[in-house]
Amino acid sequence: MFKKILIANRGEIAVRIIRACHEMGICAVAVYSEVDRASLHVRKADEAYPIGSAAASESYLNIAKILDVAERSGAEAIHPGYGFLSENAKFARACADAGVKFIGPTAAAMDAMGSKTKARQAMERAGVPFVPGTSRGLESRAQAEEVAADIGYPIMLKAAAGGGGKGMRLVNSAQELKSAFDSARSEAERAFGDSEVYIEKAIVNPRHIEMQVLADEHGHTVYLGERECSLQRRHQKVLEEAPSPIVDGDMRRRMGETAVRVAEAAGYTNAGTVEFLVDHQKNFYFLEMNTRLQVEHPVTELVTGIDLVHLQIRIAAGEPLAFSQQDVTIRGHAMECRIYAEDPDNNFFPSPGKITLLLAPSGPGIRRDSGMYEGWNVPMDYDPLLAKLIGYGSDREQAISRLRRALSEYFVGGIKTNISLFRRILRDPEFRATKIDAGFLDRLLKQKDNAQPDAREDPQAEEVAVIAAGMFAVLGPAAAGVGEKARDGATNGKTASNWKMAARGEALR
Ligand code: MV4
Repeated sequence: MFKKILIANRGEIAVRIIRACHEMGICAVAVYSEVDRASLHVRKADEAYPIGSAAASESYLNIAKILDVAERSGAEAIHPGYGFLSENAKFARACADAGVKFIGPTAAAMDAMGSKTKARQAMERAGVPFVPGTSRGLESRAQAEEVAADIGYPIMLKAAAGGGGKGMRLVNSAQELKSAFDSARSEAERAFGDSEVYIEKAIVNPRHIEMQVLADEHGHTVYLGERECSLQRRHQKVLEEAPSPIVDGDMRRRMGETAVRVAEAAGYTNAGTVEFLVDHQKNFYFLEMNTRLQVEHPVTELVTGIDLVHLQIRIAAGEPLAFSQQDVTIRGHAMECRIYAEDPDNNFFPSPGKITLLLAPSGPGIRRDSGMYEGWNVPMDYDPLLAKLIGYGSDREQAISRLRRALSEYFVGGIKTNISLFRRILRDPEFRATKIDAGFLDRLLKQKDNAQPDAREDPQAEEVAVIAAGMFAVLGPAAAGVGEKARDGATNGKTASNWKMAARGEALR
């Protein structure tokens, strides 16, 4: 087993990996940029090395600097986390050349899955069902028109090098195709330096369901069940759950066996995820393979009892999987909320700044993977994901009620977060009835939020809100309970002193 691992990442995922290292008796080495000097991953690691300025190209994306730290620290392996260099085949190759083990798949497997058209050709050979369309880049607009007419509208134009919805266009008619073709190509060129686009038939209001796989370096591949990831906003996942409410045992086995076939066709090792689109008849189609540990891996860990990061490290160290497919069982239900530093009342605008007060939930069935602490300054230079709040229960209802309870305990002061959005989602009748597809979140956001009466409709509401905010700033969240306590004779003394404290706080301003 490795004695020392370098974590080439930051934030909650770096903390997650450091924890796994410590559980396994491995020394954890952090790297950090100038704006991350005081970040949580630096504090939790055994050693930490500065690697450059805030710009990712100068730090977390800088292959030479990271390999230099690996050499200086004596780290035998590198865990890339997600994002940054995690799916960079050049980095995996550079690690191999430097004699450092990359904790993930081989560069060749990443290459095979990096281009969507290449991946579709491989799936065609492997007999895996994929969305109807072309498996080669389009050569001209005329060819695009011909193929689209053949498949039938609506169609999707997608960038071969794509991801995150960039270079993707939904096209409803031949007229629309003309401008969509040019704009998709130039967007792909700008985003990926590669203008190759291809056509897929558009699946109307699909679900996004993905299958976790794990493969050792001795030819054993298993699947660990699916995650339902249909709740997205602008191609950013917002909430994920396992198992999917629409997948039964038979469908899970068919999707799982397909995912294993995909992984084997790519010569895949370590942890990976096979993404599927699922239509209303529950037909599933291969979409792409993610060659990394994913943000939402905890929901799979909770329902399988398997620690994915431990196993990634064991696999990279050359150990064979100690269990087989029959040993994997799904028990209970898990759901993850991605807590972002963004303002849901202002078009999800990013909200960096200092965290002045942090009240973090815990309790039965709650897991919190977080990269923040009270007093920390959230930098504006990176992805705004602050933490993940994950609820577990014996069934979906219990997971939801535990999450709702935990969300009501969660308070992050000083910056805006999307915590209130999750309170809304989790009480929504459609969500509770599992009616979640690609369009759910947009529908919810168009509705009026009934729990937040509009101040403009009630002339007194704004004044009351200002007074409440002032009290809250002085007293902290204890102020929120004042009304409750006033009705309860036993705590009246304490309530009275809270009011006194508020008055004193005001006098000191
Ligand atoms: C699609 C699609 C419909 N038809 N492909 C791909 C990237 C991912 N972020 C969303 N993608 C989609 N690809 C075809 N052929 C619809 C989406 C899609 C989506 C899918 C599932 C859940 C939410 C979604 C939100 C927007 C777009």
